[in-house]
Amino acid sequence: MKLVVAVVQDQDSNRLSNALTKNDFRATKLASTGGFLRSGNTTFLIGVDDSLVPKLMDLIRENCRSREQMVAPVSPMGGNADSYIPYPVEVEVGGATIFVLPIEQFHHF
Ligand code: 2BA
Repeated sequence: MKLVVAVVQDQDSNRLSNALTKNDFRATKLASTGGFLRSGNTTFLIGVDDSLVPKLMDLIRENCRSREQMVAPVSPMGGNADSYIPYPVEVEVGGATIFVLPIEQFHHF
């Protein structure tokens, strides 16, 4: 068994949720915040049998797309100079960032 942790954009989270349910995957959705943009994103925790990981990857790929996003200038006030961004910058935010972890034990009461 594997635990798939998928960080996706908020705009894709409902569509992905629906696709997971429709395809019999069980998932937990967590509200999360990206460390770089400091804006909301959604983290899915999905426990899945090893044999279904490729199908799950396809589903995530089909339902999440990458987008360009502007990073607003960051004021140096209250922060340190390392994080200071003086002008807007465009970054491409990925469709999904996925970690696949081995599960030692799974219990469901
Ligand atoms: P954020 O940290 O808000 O990052 C949003 C996007 O900003 C990233 O898209 C990337 O294009 C850019 N970015 C991030 N850090 C950067 C940096 N130090 N310099 C320049 N550009 C940078 P993605 O790579 O697709 O990441 C989307 C979200 O996935 C991230 O939101 C974060 O919440 C999560 N993520 C990405 N890599 C991760 C990792 N190694 N560990 C944990 N979470 C990760």
